[in-house]
Amino acid sequence: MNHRTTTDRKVVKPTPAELMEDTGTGLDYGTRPDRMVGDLTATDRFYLRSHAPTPEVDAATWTLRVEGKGVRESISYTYDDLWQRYPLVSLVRTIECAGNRRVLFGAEVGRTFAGTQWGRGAIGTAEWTGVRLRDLLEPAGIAPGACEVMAEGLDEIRARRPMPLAKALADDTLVALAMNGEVLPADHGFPARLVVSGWLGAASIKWLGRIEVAEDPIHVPWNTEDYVLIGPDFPADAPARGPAITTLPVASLVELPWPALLRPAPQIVRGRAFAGENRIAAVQYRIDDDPWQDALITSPVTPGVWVRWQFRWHPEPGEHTIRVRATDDQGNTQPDSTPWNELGYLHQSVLAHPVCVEPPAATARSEANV
Ligand SMILES: Nc1nc2c(c(=O)[nH]1)N[C@H]1C(S)=C(S)[C@@H](COP(=O)(O)O)O[C@H]1N2
Ligand SMILES: [Mo]
Repeated sequence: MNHRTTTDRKVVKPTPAELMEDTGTGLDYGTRPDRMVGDLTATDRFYLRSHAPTPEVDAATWTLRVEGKGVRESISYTYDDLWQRYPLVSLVRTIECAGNRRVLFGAEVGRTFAGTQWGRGAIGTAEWTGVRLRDLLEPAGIAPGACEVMAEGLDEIRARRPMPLAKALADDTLVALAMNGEVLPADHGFPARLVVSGWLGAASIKWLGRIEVAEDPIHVPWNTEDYVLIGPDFPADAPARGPAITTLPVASLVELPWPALLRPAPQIVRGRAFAGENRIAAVQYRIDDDPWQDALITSPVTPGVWVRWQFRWHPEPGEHTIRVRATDDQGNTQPDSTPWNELGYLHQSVLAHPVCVEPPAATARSEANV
């Protein structure tokens, strides 16, 4: 396998500033919240999070190997095998980075966390088409003692992240070959990536090369020192520095720039809310010190998929704050502050979204013209 060397760019797709927020690493770009259009995030603006440059993988020679003590025999699948020999499933699922909103977490606690400086855009939703991971594990013969499944990527860092066997066998754990009706783009994991519904993005390994089924817990950097919660609220569990992140907590975003500049006219404010493996049950909003009110949820409610919500507002000129708090079907509501953890993960606090509403300049001018 080759790495692209003809250009200095580490990613392949264009990442124009009108669609994406550049975090400065050359690898990681967030979706601009004011450029989220439909229920799905178009591939041209779907956020990118890669720890190493996008590898160039030749599908003609690529194989996906299932191996390890937890299977009776190793099996290798070719790209054509995946397309032709197993049922293809299409699922809409949201992927969110555990570090999403890290900059806002830093502002909340008055420090800068190390790690990718994400605003609100490390989240996206696509229709993923591929083969259930279960359908590729079962032919290898899952051993009675199998307990963990770990995918490994073909990028320079060999990204690896284990999950329990039950999650690997779930109906909506996919080996995706396509995204939004097109063959998986290079940056999003061509030729095949995992989609682990409701879990932190890091579990959805891109550029899949190998899947290990194990009879004992597997310890790798991504579940011992990275993508773990480290801090006083989170006891270490050696060799892990803290609990490994799995499902994501309830959080929401407003589809406006930060800060937002609005006109003093009746309008609809829109946003998204996501609760990992849970369903969103309610979304409420609050303008300044007014009472909380219910927003209208306008898209289907499915575990592992964000919902869209909206409310009508006729703002007065001046400075305002929009707060949104989502609640999931387990009764979890966004808190006012997020438990501190060293790497700045899982920020879910209610955000005070700053809005400036212009004076009614256009109206004043037309009146003056009468
Ligand atoms: N092989 C590999 N898979 C990976 C990563 C990576 O760096 N290498 N990044 C992970 C992280 S942290 C996230 S949030 C998602 C991002 O997926 P996307 O770039 O398609 O949005 O991919 C995950 N899969
Ligand atoms: Mo991530």
